[in-house]
Amino acid sequence: MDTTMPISATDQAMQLEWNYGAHNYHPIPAVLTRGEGVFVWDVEDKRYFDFLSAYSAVSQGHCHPRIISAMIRQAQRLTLTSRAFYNDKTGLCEKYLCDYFGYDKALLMNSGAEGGETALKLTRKWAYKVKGILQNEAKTVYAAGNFWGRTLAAISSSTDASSTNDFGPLLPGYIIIPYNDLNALEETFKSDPNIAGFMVEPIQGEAGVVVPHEGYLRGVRKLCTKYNVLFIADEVQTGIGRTGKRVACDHEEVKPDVLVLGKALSGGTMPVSAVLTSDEVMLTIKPGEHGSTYGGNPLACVVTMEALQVVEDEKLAENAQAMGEVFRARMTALSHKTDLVKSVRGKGLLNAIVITERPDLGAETAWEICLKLKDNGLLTKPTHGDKIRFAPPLVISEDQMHEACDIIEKTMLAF
Ligand code: IF1
Repeated sequence: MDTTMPISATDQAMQLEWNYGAHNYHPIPAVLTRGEGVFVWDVEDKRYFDFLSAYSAVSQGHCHPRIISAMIRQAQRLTLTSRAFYNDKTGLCEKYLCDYFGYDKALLMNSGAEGGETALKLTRKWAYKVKGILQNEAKTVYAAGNFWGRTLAAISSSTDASSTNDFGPLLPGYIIIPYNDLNALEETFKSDPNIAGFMVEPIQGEAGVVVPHEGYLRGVRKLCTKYNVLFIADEVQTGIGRTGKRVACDHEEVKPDVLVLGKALSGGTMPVSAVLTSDEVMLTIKPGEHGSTYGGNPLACVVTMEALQVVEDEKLAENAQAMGEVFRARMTALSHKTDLVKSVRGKGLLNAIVITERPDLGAETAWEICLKLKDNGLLTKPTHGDKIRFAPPLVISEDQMHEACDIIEKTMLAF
């Protein structure tokens, strides 16, 4: 490197991360410094469409004024007390969540993985205290291709070697079955009376936006009821308007026994997750048996209530439904103009295109396309090889959607 040339702000920032940070990511080389609505700007003041939304955490748009104002007000009043004492926001938020999603009780945590862990611990408690399974015999079922975080309990259900390699020994008591396969689910339930729960994403995000067949969720609901197994919906990524409904299970009008939420719950401001369920399940955990320092803190509670109210007031689920149709129509039309775009799939504004890998580029094809999209002013990232995820904030307007699709089209046709 020419040491006389001043290095750019972009290179400086990337070098700092390389020199002082863990190498647990391989980011697209854009150094962001500001966000507003569907846009982010890098340190060279270049504007991008954000078509990843921090993996569906910034659904309300970057720095939504109402959410930020609520956050500032509460941050200047009371941020954290721990749950050793009560405060005047946690109960309000718990009630708000129960009314909004239709459950008896809520348990607030921080990351989505903690939400999944909480759901798993509740399921085990329920197994022993209610279903009557023998101690340490409870099993939980997961679908191949699932992703619910990076903790040891989460990776123990992973079928992706890059998530599990060299992290063993993994948690016992797990059964993995194929996704979107009701026969496999029923055979598994029949084969083992110690099954207490089935945790599943209504659409598998990390696996490449895999949408199950119409009726899958209704089938899961029916089988879980028939075999007295808790239907645990991991809606951390698909929830809160992302797929065009309040939660993705609403597409088939099924109600899971346990609902896990995260990401957009706080409008992309801070980590907030929540597990919602019935009294029968929730009250199996007694005082002192589960919790977290920051879980349900007053700041998180105020932000969460405002973030959800914004989804309602601005009809973001409806907009996601409509703009998703615009996006998929544009991408389907594009697939007739270039064989690079094999197909498009998704619901609402959780979509992915499957690309045809170039012989010379192979698995790098999607990465190279994302680099060109970045150069043309749109940010996203590949997921699982030959899929590129497109998930803008739900506030996107039709004009913005067409402008973004123009960028995608221009990039694909020039590739
Ligand atoms: C990263 C993936 C997506 C999730 C579902 C629980 C969690 C996630 C369905 C855990 C988190 C994030 C993690 C994030 C990238 C992103 C991701 F690529 F890693 F797999 F979205 F697909 N359930 N997904 O998608 O929530 O603990 O992260 O708050 O950088 O690891 P978390």
